[in-house]
Amino acid sequence: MSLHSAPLPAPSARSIQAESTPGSIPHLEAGTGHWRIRDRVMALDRPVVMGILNVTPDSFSDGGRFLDLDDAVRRAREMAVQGADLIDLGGESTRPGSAEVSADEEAARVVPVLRALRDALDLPLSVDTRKATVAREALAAGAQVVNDVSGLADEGMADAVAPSGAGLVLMHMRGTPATMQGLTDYADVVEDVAAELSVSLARADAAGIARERVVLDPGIGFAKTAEQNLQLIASLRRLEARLGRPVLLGASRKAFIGALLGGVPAAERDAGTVGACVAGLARGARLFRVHDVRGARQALDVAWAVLRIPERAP
Ligand code: HH2
Repeated sequence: MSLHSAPLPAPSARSIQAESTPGSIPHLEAGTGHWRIRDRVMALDRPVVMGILNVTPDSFSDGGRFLDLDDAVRRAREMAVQGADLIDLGGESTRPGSAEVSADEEAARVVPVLRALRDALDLPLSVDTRKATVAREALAAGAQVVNDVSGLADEGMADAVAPSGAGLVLMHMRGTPATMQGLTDYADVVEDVAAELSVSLARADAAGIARERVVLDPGIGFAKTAEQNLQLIASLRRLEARLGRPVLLGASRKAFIGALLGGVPAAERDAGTVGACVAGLARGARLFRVHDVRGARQALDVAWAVLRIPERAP
């Protein structure tokens, strides 16, 4: 199947209204819609912060730190106090070049943590997985969101998510983490990502997943060059306008930030991450997946308070 041939849905009226004129930062409207995740409706009238919790030995920035159940719960509580709106739990690293983990292994990593978090926290829980069987087990253990970095590549994923009522993050990528960095040939990265995401959206539609349950993600660092990542962050409003759903930005500690800052390692990219988040907010992102919840929360709330005010001509 060609990923380029799907028709794009018409842009929403609100999105069109929010399009900026080149060179200006448009003011951000309050009430930019909502996201339905099982029995909750998350209002997107201020930036939503998704705290990252990787229970993997090999994630590129926090691998091996939260493998112990108590450590994972402690970190999730900490992120809740720091202002996370939801926690995204991952059991498989998808960093460039990473090897795939079996579904059994991945489920064994995330399900006990999900159960413990469900009892310990009153925050929605998201599971970051590409596998339908892991999603099913995670949903049964109390996850309210499935974050699928492959955009429903697993044939069974849409049907696993549909009956649960869970929210769904559809991220753009090409190939697999092992092959994706060789798949960065785009005619126009923003248009091509929009077209390929619309294929994922069509799969969700076909399975009966209501649009209000879906948010979209351009997949920063997944089959993208550093320059393409910047182009996408600069054009998030266009992505939202093309596809009619809110956009989540996952730039946290990624390599393009290191490259912009003279090669600083992942552990030293939190201020750069804040810069990417605020730039993304100004260009239309409404949800932000980050490691450093405290920094992102503070920066996004302050930026939001300012950017909501219409710019007035002198
Ligand atoms: N990035 C990563 C993992 N999951 N999900 C969404 N929706 N968007 C992203 O940009 C995204 C994601 C990779 O980052 P991380 O989880 O920190 O690392 P690793 O894959 O090595 O566990």
